[in-house]
Amino acid sequence: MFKKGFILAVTLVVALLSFSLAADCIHADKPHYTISTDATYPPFDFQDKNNDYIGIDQDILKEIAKRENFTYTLKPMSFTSAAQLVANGQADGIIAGMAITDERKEVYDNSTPYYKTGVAWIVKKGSEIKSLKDLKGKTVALKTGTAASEYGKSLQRKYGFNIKYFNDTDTMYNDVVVGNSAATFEDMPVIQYAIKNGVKLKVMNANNPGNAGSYGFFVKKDENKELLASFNRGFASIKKDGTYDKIIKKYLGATQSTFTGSKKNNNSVLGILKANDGAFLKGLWLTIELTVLAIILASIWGVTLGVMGVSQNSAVRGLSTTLIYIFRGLPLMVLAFFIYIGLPGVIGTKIPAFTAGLITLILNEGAYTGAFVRGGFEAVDKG
Ligand code: ASN
Repeated sequence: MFKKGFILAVTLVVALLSFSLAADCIHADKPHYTISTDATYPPFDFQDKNNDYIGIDQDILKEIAKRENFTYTLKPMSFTSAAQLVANGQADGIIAGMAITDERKEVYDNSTPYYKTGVAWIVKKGSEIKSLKDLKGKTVALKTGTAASEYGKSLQRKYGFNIKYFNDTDTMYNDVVVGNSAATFEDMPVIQYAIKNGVKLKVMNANNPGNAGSYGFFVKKDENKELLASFNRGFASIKKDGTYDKIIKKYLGATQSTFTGSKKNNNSVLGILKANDGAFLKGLWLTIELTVLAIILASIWGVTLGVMGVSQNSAVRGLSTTLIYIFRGLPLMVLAFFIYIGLPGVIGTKIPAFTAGLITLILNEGAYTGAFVRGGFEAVDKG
């Protein structure tokens, strides 16, 4: 009975694994890349009413991929994770309204500059703050890992403000609009677009942006040279025939709601489900796949840990206890991020998102199961 169940479980694991691996290998004829981006950074990167990624960056990338004959999987996430993904070799490139700076040149290689930028310092409309000196003792909102946040941080000592970090631009703006933070730093084209679209903030240095520079497409230093060359070639071609100008005009000449639609009918639970049904069903299936696989593999790992926990050998017992304590105590999300974003940098190979998720669940669930199993053994009287 147990043997039959085990064989069934192994067959299921193999079937599900080959299914998800097959899904990864469908683009064999053209080069295929993984490209990360900022999940919300209008007008450069944002979602339209069908939840497709659009914006200046996205249109440029799409057009270049078409001309240069490559395909890509887009990974939208917080900017700092998106940049880490490339630095650790998990993604091949990043386009995310990302400024070319000297520090970044140490870690990445960048493309031809494609858009002018600089840092703005920003307050709420009608704020009493008139100069940077008025920020003394106040809180300034910054977005983790950005060039604007580095610029803001470099002024902290001189002007004596406190810093609060955010992961995305919208939440950061909102903190200033509601008055929790007194000011923020963000890139000029991004804040100007937000203000044009109704965000109640004011730029204090419109004619004098800090650290003026440009945006670029980035790959990890000394790697993915082909992708970078493709980007540069494709960019030269869209610049030459006017496609680039058309893209810029398309976004800057219209309001954001032209693309995103009114959010009115999306507010009910049903409306949200309906608007996102494709993503929702895909997510549901992935969750089922992951759950089934994780339960089976975590049980095997958990029983192993439990048996190790009652071993005669104190070193084996110690190892089991340590693993159980670490992986039961570590928050699941932290572990998931560490395995998906951090670990590839250490071991030097990519870990697919599915595999990273599976390892995370096995380690976490396995630790709990291990503790139960050990407890079960210990509950039996010695005699
Ligand atoms: N503009 C930011 C930077 O260059 C990137 C971003 O927030 N998407 O660091």
